[in-house]
Amino acid sequence: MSRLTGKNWLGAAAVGAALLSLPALSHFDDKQMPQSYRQSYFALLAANFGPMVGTVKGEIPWDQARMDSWAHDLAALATLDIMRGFVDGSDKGTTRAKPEIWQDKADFGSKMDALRKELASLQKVTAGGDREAIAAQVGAAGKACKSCHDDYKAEDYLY
Ligand code: ASC
Repeated sequence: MSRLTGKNWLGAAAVGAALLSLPALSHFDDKQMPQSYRQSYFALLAANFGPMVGTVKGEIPWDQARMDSWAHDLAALATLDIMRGFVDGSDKGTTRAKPEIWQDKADFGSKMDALRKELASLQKVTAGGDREAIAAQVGAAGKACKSCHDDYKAEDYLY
């Protein structure tokens, strides 16, 4: 396990925060469990993916052990069923999840599956240590994030 020093953690957090427009409100609300579930999930994704993006862009010094660690945790997250966070009736509340998700769950689910596959590959590619290949796979995973955001994630909270 690599250690994040205070300074590096701040750098990683800054990159993560820049890539993800962090919600102004708390992720956790026990009256909105599906919303909290999915927002926590995406926060974990961004907190691990953001510093990988920063590294391949040269904004964070390359530390292979940390790259492996982030990729490991992303692959672990890829094993979870995120659709539990999008159960029927959870479309309202504190959310940027567009109603279109519930209108075409199959399409949304297939986009999430595509992301999960890219994240599983990312761990394998990262373990290989080839920086160009890692950068390409980070790009592929980022594309999978974005393709879903374009259709299904609102800029601002909806309700
Ligand atoms: C991130 C993050 C996202 C995605 C997206 C990829 O690190 O927080 O939402 O990558 O920017 O296009």
